Amino acid sequence: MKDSALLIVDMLNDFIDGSMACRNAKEAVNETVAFIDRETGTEEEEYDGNGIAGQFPILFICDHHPADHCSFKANGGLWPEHCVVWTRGSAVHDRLLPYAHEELTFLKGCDKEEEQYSGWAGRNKAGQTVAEVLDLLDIRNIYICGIATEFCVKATAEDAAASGRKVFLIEKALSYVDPDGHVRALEEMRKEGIDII
Ligand code: VGL
Ligand code: ZN
Repeated sequence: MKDSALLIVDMLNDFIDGSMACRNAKEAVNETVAFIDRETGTEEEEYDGNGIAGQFPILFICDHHPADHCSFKANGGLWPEHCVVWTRGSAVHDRLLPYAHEELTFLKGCDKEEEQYSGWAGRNKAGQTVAEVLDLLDIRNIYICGIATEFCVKATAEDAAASGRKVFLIEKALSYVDPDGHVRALEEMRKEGIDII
């Protein structure tokens, strides 16, 4: 799996069992863990936690909003309040936490004036973008899973493909707002050359 990385989009409590709980979210978490176990050949409890030096880097994209963010209905946006800084809802799901590393965790939507669906807009604590880190790690193939297919997953997968890398979407490890919207988004991405596996 050298040259490959996994990108986990917004598998955060608010999207799983919180204010914006999405369809298939718990199954998607389980499928993500199963995928990691298969690809790394390790069991959950054995994962060596070696995010960067390991053969299969796992990157986390995290929606991370101030309480007065423009995407919230109260501020004229489309969504209920979600993923507010310092709340449980903004945290990565417990089962995935063992795989998360600060240097491979990218926060987006941090500016209250700006909606950011794509992980490409995110930055880690050192201020690096996903694209910068993927370049440093020589990653050519990106596996993507997460929430929500129609919004942040699609925007992230399209930017990943535009960056010239091969993109594989892990269908069973996706979660979505609306089943029809999910199917439509998959179809659009397939036409754009993104592999659905
Ligand atoms: C998302 C709506 C608002 C997503 C994030 O992760 O798809 N959707 N914020
Ligand atoms: Zn958001």
